Amino acid sequence: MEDFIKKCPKVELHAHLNGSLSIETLQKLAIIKYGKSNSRFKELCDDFRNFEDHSMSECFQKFKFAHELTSTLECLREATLLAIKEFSEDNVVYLELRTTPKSTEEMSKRDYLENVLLAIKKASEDYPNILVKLLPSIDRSQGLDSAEEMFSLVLDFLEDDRFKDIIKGIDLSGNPTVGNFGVYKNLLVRAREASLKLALHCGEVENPSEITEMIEFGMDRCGHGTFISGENFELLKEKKIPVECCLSSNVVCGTVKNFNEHHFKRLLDANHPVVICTDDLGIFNSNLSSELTIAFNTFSLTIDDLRKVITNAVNCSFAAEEDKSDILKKIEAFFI
Ligand code: 6MZ
Repeated sequence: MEDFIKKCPKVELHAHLNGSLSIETLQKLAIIKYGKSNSRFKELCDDFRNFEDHSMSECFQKFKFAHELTSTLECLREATLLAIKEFSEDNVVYLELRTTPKSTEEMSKRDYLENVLLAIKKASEDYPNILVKLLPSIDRSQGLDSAEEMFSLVLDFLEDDRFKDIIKGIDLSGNPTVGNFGVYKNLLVRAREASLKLALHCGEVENPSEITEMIEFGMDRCGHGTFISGENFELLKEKKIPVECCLSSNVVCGTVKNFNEHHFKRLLDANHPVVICTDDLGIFNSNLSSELTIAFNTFSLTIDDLRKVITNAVNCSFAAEEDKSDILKKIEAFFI
């Protein structure tokens, strides 16, 4: 089955750029940045993947490692290209990447966003089998000023003919135990008015009042949705908000005890639009084929279930209608 899933054309909707750098990619970036690869680097990579304490805070510590290696323009472009290459090698045919623009000694947030967009454009030539879109991210732990700065860059790039078809929406992510949703509402309303879609991390940790506030506000897709229950779950279903489930991420971060207890199955059984995503394949040492295989084996899915989950991903993607129909044709051809 693993081989069948690997060969299947797939759609990835929830992938954070710096979390999507495999160990091989990080090693290549270290060589570009520091000029050599050494055994200390190997140890750092092992640290990166080993979780002593399965908690959200330990997970968030890990990002610093990738951020250090993508702090130059050259490494950032290379990281973006290599991440896309690896998704393409896993037969992902449509990818929505998300990332929070950062300023470093060498680049401003504008440079960051522009170079990620340039790398996505280059990838369309180098890896023509995968179509890539971008959801610039608000990091909820960084506060409103930072989010406003990012949003004004997005509005600028939406006016730029080179990039306007690449940016499809806004992601709200970051450590869910820090900051609060309400602060970003006004900005998100303006994003909607600018025809951007909203993919919001919601209910990744237990916080019922914030979950209610977010679902009532509305979103085009919900990231994780782990702790959505009771009336909030009914409202989510009523509003038909698709949920992006990230199995390994949730189990490693300790928000779900084990794969068997993952809420993916509850959503699938409720016939709710649900998709499987990787979140941060470098950190969780996974890829989309592995995540779908885990779902397939854990929940004894049928081929029809698999097809449904992959098709759901196309339907709730932020791709243009003609792109959706091309991707659906590829998937249908595979399952015949
Ligand atoms: C919430 C997450 C996340 O933006 O530097 N990120 N936010 N929950 C998660 N579950 C594990 N995984 C990643 O990619 C890394 C950033 O994505 C967000 C965090 O803000 C993290 O710093 P970029 O490319």
